[in-house]
Amino acid sequence: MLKIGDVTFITSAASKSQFIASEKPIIAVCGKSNVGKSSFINMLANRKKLARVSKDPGRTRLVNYFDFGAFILADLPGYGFAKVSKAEKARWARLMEDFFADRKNCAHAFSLVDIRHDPTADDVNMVNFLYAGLMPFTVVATKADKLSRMAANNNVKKIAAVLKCGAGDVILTSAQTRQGLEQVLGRIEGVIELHSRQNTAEDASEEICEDISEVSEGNTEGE
Ligand SMILES: Nc1nc2c(ncn2[C@@H]2O[C@H](COP(=O)(O)OP(=O)(O)O)[C@@H](O)[C@H]2O)c(=O)[nH]1
Ligand SMILES: [Mg+2]
Repeated sequence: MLKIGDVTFITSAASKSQFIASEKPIIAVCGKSNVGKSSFINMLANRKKLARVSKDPGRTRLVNYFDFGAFILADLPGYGFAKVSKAEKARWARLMEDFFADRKNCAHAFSLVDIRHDPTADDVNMVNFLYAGLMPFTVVATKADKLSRMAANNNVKKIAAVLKCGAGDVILTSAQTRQGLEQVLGRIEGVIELHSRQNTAEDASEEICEDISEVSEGNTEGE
């Protein structure tokens, strides 16, 4: 099982020019304000106040990056709260588009939804956006401690149906009881493995390109 050591805050980005690049896979956490993104990140980091947990949603309009050692987590600004101007909404949408447009910005996304409710129209939009961008993602249902096991399992099925994924693809979590932590870590492990295999493949193809150009250079010299 993936071990997570000391987690540190890296930086915040307000726009595309501030997004970070890394050799490590960057995993995004997205969802509506108050769904439990910061709490989810704190659970993974095993820290109480790494990412700020707020009862007053919608303060962050930034991408916040955290270094988890083997990977980087990006806490994305939440969506779906009422008292936001059109301009602010447009700014958010632009930030998300820029972020998910380039696979270098993000290798995988955790899309968080509240286990107690049907996904909102904004949740559906978010997931459709990820599908459209061919961004691999995992649905995480938060706040499992607020429901009985049976009610939670029923809602997992509903959420999976609305978001058009399999019920087995929804990870049920609680930041309070740490339920689902191992499954999440397992998923992250998969992302890290895939990322390093892709990097190795890229390195290999670069080497082959170099070899080919050396050979062709050699050929011209010989002519
Ligand atoms: N009972 C319970 N409350 C949670 C859980 N996760 C988050 N919360 C609460 O939901 C509120 C919003 O959480 P926060 O992590 O700030 O959400 P964010 O806006 O998505 O970052 C806070 O009051 C948290 O204490 C959970 O798993 N169980
Ligand atoms: Mg937050």
